[in-house]
Amino acid sequence: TEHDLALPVGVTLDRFIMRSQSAFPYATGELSQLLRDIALAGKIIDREVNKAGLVDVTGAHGTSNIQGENQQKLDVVANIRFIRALKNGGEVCAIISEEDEDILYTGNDKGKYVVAMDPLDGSSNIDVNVSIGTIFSIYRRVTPVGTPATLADFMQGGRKQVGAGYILYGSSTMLVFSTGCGVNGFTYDHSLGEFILSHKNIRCPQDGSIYSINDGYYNSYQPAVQEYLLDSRQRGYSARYIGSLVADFHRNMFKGGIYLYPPTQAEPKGKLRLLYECYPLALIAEQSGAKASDGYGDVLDIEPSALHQRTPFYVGSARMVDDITARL
Ligand code: P6P
Repeated sequence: TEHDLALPVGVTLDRFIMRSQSAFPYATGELSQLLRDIALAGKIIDREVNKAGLVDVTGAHGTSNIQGENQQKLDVVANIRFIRALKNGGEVCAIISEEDEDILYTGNDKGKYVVAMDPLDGSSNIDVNVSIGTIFSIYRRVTPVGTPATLADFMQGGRKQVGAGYILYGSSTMLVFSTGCGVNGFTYDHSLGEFILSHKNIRCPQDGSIYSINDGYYNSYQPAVQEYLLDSRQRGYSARYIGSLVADFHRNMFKGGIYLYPPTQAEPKGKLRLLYECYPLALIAEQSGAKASDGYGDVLDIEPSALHQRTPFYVGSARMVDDITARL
C-alpha cells in the first residue's frame, strides 16, 4: 500500500492507475485498461440511474432474470452497458453476470482476464430512489490466451482474484476497489466526468455497533443467529438494513459494523451469490482489515462449484464477524 499513499487525494483515477501500474515493473497495462473500462461503465450507469425516474426506465421490464426475480429495466441496461464496455475494452475474454445463466463470451479470446459481476445489485430499490450498486470480480484466465475461455477460468477460488470492487450509486457515486494492495475509494465528479481519489487506503474499524440483517426472517434463523440478534439489542447496537448489500457494506466499512445474510427457510444456503457478490466483497473486506465468513471459514477459502452458487455471508468489522462465527 505504500505506493497508494504516495498519491494525494484529489488525483484522478487515471493518474492513480498509472502510478499503481508503475509500481509493478512487469505490468503490461491490461489490468489498468480493464479498470478504466469498468470505471467507464460505472459513469454510464450512473447517468442511467440518475435519470431513471425521468425516462420511464424504472419499473418492471416484463422479463425475469435467471434468479426468477422480476427484472427491472435498469438491471437490463446495466448488464448490457457493462458487457459492452468490457467487450469494447478488449481485455476481457468472458464474463459471468447475475443476469445471465451461462458464460458470456466477448470474442476477445486474446483477453487475459475474465470478470464476474452483479451489474446492479439491490434492483428492487431502483424504483424508490434508494442506493444500489455494481459488484465486480476480476481473474486472470487460466486457459491459454487466444482460445475461448472455459468454466475453469471462473472456478479459481476467491484468493485468485486479481482485482475486485464495487460502484455505489448513492448520495454520491463511488468506485471502491482493490488489486491486492489495500482499498481505495474514488468519488465521481460529474462536472469533470472523472472519478477522483477521495478515500485512500480505507481501513474498516476492528469493532462496531451497527448490524445489518433482515429482522423479518428472525423466526427462520438458526438459534445462534437469533441469540446474536438478541444480544445486539441488549448491547444497544443500531440496526441499519438498506436492502442494498453494497450500501450496507460500504457504510459498515467506514463506521464499523456487520452485515449478515444467514441461511433462511427460503434460502437454506443463504441468498447471496459467491462468485459475484461474496468473493469480491470478501477481498475488499480482507484488504481493509475487515473479515468475511460463511459462518465456518473465510469466504475467500470456499471452494467454488457452480457459477451461481449461494453462500451464507457475514461480513464487516473483524471482531463482530468473530463474535457471530464463534457462535455458529
Ligand atoms: P432480503 C438485494 O436483492 C440483495 O441481493 C442485497 O443487496 C440485499 O442486502 C439483500 O438481497 C436483501 O434481501 O431478503 O432481505 O430482501
